[in-house]
Amino acid sequence: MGGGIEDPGEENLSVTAPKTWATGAPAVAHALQYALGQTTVRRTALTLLNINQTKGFDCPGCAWPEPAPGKRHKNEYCENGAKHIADEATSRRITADFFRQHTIAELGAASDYWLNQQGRLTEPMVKRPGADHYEPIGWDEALGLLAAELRALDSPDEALFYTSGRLANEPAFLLQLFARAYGTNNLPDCSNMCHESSGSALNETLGIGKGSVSLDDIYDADLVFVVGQNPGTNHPRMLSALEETKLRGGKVVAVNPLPEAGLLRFKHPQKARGVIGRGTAIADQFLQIRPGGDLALFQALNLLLLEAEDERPGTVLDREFIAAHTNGFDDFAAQARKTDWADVLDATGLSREEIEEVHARVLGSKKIIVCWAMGLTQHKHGVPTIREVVNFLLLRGNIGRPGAGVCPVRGHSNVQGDRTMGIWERVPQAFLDALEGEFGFTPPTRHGLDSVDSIRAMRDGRAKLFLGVAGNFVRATPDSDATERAMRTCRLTAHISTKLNRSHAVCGETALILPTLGRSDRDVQAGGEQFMTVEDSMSEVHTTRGRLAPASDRLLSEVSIITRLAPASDRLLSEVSIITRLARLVLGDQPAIPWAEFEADYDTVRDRIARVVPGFDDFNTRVRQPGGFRLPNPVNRMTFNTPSGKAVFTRNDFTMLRAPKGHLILQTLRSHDQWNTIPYAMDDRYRGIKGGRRVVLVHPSDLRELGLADHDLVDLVSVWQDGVERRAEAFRVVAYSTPPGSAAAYYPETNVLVPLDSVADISNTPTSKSVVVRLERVSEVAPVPAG
Ligand SMILES: Nc1nc2c(c(=O)[nH]1)N[C@H]1C(S)=C(S)[C@@H](COP(=O)(O)OP(=O)(O)OC[C@H]3O[C@@H](n4cnc5c(=O)[nH]c(N)nc54)[C@H](O)[C@@H]3O)O[C@H]1N2
Ligand SMILES: Nc1nc2c(c(=O)[nH]1)N[C@H]1C(S)=C(S)[C@@H](COP(=O)(O)OP(=O)(O)OC[C@H]3O[C@@H](n4cnc5c(=O)[nH]c(N)nc54)[C@H](O)[C@@H]3O)O[C@H]1N2
Ligand SMILES: [Mo]
Repeated sequence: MGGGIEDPGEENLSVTAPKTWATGAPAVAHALQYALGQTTVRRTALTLLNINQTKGFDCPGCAWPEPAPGKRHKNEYCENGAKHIADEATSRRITADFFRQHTIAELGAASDYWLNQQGRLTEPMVKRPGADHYEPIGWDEALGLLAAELRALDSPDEALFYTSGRLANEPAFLLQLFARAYGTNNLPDCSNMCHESSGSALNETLGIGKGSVSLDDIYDADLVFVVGQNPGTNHPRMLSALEETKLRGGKVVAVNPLPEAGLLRFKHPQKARGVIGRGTAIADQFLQIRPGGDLALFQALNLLLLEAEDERPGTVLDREFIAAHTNGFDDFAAQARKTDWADVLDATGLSREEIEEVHARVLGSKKIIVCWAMGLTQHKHGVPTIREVVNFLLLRGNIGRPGAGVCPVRGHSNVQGDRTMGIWERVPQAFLDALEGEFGFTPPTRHGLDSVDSIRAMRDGRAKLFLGVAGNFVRATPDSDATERAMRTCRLTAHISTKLNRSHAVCGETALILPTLGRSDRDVQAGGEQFMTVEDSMSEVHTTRGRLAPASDRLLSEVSIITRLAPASDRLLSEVSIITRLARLVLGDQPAIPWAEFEADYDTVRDRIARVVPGFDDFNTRVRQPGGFRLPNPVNRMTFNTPSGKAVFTRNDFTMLRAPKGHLILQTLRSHDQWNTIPYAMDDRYRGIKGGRRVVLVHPSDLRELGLADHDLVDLVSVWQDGVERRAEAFRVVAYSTPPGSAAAYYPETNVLVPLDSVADISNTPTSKSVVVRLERVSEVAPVPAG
């Protein structure tokens, strides 16, 4: 395709041995290389110097917190954060011309990589019924069209308002306010596919769906578990924190099916010892667990603790804590004692000695933290697994005190904040009551649809309008073919986006692209220059302020290219402007909800947040302090907002997922060079994969058994009880150190394999880390030309 950007495709695949250490100098070089491919030296420097500084913008790369203002590094970002922000700050632009050149079908046939490389979206576009191209449309007409469609629906519940965790607090608060004033709780979000299992498990057991630890707790811990997480790629700044833990004498246990480089050794890219030295060994013990085996592992650890307490009563469990702050212990203990070692060894693939070694570390540690991410949440038994982690921590009182606690490591930079702001299809009644008290309308109380149920509703004709605020719905969700068919049944699909992605090419009868300002863009409204706020994974709320200045800024006006990069004033609206204007059009004048005032001055939004959302008192003043403020977590005051007022021990059963003979359990994960649904390059440096993404990592013994050889070309075929065959074509087999019986391949290319109905119990999260597949060899003999 045209567009001046080559699609690298899959032609140049090469595989070398995986790395055994992460970051260090090469990381900085890779980040700069990507940035300079997107924009100028000057703009790159300006962007990088403002990432994660108190007066700059929050890195959109992940939700890992920044150290306190005084302790922050001048370069408080990582390779992948730098790539991510360069991708937004790119000089490339998509104009109306581009859409004139390419039909929507052509865009639908392009790769995720190519679509993203075209640059920033610059003006609103519409696809009218029957058209095969997008064409330009003015903001007033675009929002008028969307408003008319919303008003024409038979019920507000036929509309879906999807958000991705990129959204800052202010637009998130306004979006949920708008949806509820309009009459629906249909607020599906990326969290449904991400940490929903964590939220479900933690709400039930601790009374709040968030982590309880701070960065200081991590530094202070005696033992940190890193479970189901690849921080070297997805949360690189976490490695600096773990390095600090280790320098202070703490230990780290990593649990993962893959020997991820960042778990093994870390070279700090911004410290001399990291650039030239050997770096710091991160994991003191690495457990190469079978996918889905974590529940069994924690059950075994809990059994060992109970038995140790039997042997040395009063020395192992924190009896006082258990008596004062928990309930359900006896029930839990009765079940835990039935844990069967044969089952544990089978489910985990570990040896008893390995588990006993972890147990010894646990006994030697007063302060323990468990960190986890998608390796736990995206399994059928993700919720019980996380509940079992809570059991483990409760046994020795590792909740609510310094250096100890739960640490679900969030992905999107404001995914946690969006939930706090009410982006939740099942928000508690207290939140709805507060909205009613503040704005004088009665919000709907019926729960809304989450992401998976939204797809079902479109498929079944119960939802007819989809508005996506950030994100890439059709690539993030499971069962790509079925999901795309469902999206195409809508009367209207609309996306508020910074960059082009596949969701724009999967259109309802009418489709809209509504381009918006990004994190790095300066945002000037009638009330002057604005900032927004975000909440990180450790509940720190702080400002984010776009710094890429318009032409008047002296520093930038010297270089003409930079002026072009500044937000194109009348063409780009902020998310707040789009939402407030739309609300006015749909809901008319509502004296109790001053939408125009909200658009002009985001302080007025924060004043309302302060009155509706607990913990945000005096929001405007406190968030202006350098570094902002931390939301209180009741758990750290030994307050548990559960029905009993105590932390809850749970009993957790599960059946281990088994692949039938000739099949493997596939996990779908991220490469080092992608950001969720968007590949930035075709490489996965730490795993030794270069120049291609259609690879499937398989253990050599499985290759032998399946009669396959390294580098064979295969289709991945998933099998599910609905009898539908789901196929992802043309993957190269790569022999890799993954537990026998399991395999790994990248998301989103493999989402087509995840059945819509294959979801986690309770949280309804797609089981993206356990899909049963078979590998079908594809013949590579070139077809003989006819004639
Ligand atoms: N550069 C970059 N940064 C990102 C993102 C990105 O795409 N790129 N995405 C962001 C987002 S939204 C999120 S949610 C996070 C995701 O961060 P991660 O959760 O680290 O992301 P995944 O690549 O899905 O990696 C899952 C890890 O879990 C392991 N795993 C799989 N199954 C199991 C299991 O059964 N048990 C155990 N113990 N481990 C298992 C895998 O081998 C892999 O190491 O990263 C965020 N940060
Ligand atoms: N198979 C499989 N599927 C998965 C996962 C998995 O591990 N395996 N992981 C799941 C997880 S953890 C998540 S979080 C989801 C991610 O799902 P999403 O959050 O929906 O996807 P992203 O790729 O983050 O969205 C990228 C798009 O967001 C838009 N964007 C970026 N910045 C901004 C901004 O500032 N404002 C606006 N308005 N738009 C912006 C751009 O247009 C860009 O193309 O995917 C899930 N899907
Ligand atoms: Mo995520």
